[in-house]
Amino acid sequence: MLTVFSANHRLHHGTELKDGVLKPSFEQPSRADTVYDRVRTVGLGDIVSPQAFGRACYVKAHSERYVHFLETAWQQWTALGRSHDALPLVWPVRDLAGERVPRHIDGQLGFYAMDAGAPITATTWQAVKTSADLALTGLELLDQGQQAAFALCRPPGHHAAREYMGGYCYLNNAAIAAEHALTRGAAKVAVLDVDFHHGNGTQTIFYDRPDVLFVSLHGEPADSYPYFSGYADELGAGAGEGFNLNLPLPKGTRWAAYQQALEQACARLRRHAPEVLVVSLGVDTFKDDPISHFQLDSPDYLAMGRMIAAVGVPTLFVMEGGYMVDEIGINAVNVLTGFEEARG
Ligand code: OKP
Ligand code: ZN
Repeated sequence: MLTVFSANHRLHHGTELKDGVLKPSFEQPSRADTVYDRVRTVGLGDIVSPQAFGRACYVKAHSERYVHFLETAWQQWTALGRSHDALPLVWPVRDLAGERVPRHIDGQLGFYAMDAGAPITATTWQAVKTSADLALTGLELLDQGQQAAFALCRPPGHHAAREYMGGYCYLNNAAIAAEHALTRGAAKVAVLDVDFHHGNGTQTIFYDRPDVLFVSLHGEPADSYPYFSGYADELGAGAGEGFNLNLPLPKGTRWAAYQQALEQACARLRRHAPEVLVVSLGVDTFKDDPISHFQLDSPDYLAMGRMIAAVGVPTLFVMEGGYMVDEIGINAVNVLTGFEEARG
C-alpha cells in the first residue's frame, strides 16, 4: 500500500486548553512522524509526496468564505499586535443569531469555530492545505487503479464542517477526498469513521445526501467529545435519510463489543455498495490513549483492518486521531497490514 506523506505537517503545532490551562496540544507533530517511521519499519510500501490541488477542491466540502477565513485569520490576528495562537472566545450559540459574519477577528474566530480546540498559528494554513492535498492525492492513487492508499494526514479533519473548525481540525480531509471521488465519476461513496470521537463534521457535510454514506463508531456523546452529536437517532435528513449511521459505544468498550458494532457498520457499507470507501482512521480507541476511554489493544487493529478489507471496495485510509504517541505507529499501521493480509 502506498503512503502519501509530507513534512509540512510540522508547520502546525499549537496549544490547547487542558483543565483550564493553556498547554501544548495533544495533537502534536511527533504523531505523524511516529506513524511515518512505522510505515518504513514494516515496509508497508513506497511513500509518495502530495500534489498541490488548491481551493477548487477544498470548496467542494467547505464554503469559499470559510476557506478565505482560514487563509487570512493569522494576518488579521497579528494586525492587532497579537503573537500567540489565534483562538476563539465567543460563539453564536442557540438564540444568538450568528447569521452575519463579524468584521472583528475575534468575532470571525467564533463564527467559524465549534470550540477552542483548533488554534491558528503563522504556518497552520500551509500544514492544513497540505493535509487535504494528501487525502486528494491518495484518492487519485485509487483512481489510477491502486486497491488502497494511506494518506498520513495531519492535522486531522473529521470535526471540521462546511463552515467551521474545531477539535484539532480545519479542513475535512476525508470529506474533501469523498467529494473528489464523486468529481472523478463515482456515483456512490462511503466514509467509515473509526476514530474514538464522532466525526461530526463529516456527518453534517453529507447529512442530507444519499450519495455519500457516513458510518461512525465512537464514544457515546453523553460522555465524550464532541458531546453535541453522534447519537444513534441521527439518521440523515431529506434525501439523505438512512444514509447516516451512528454506532455510539459506552465507556470502557473492548474489542468484543467493538467488533460487533464494526460488523454492523461493514454490513451497512456493503449494502450501500460504494465505488470508493474512505476510512477516517483514528487510533484513539487504544486502551492507553490519554484523551479517550475505549480499551482496544494493538492486535485488535489487525483484526479491524481485516474486517475493513472484507467490505471489498477500493479504500483510502485518512489519518485522524490517536494521542498515545508511543503506540500510534504500531496501531495505525496494524490496521493497514491487517487490511493488506486479508486482501492478499
Ligand atoms: C480530535 B480527533 C477532552 C478534550 C477534547 C478535543 C478532542 C479532539 C479530538 N478532554 N478535546 O477526533 O481525534
Ligand atoms: Zn479522535
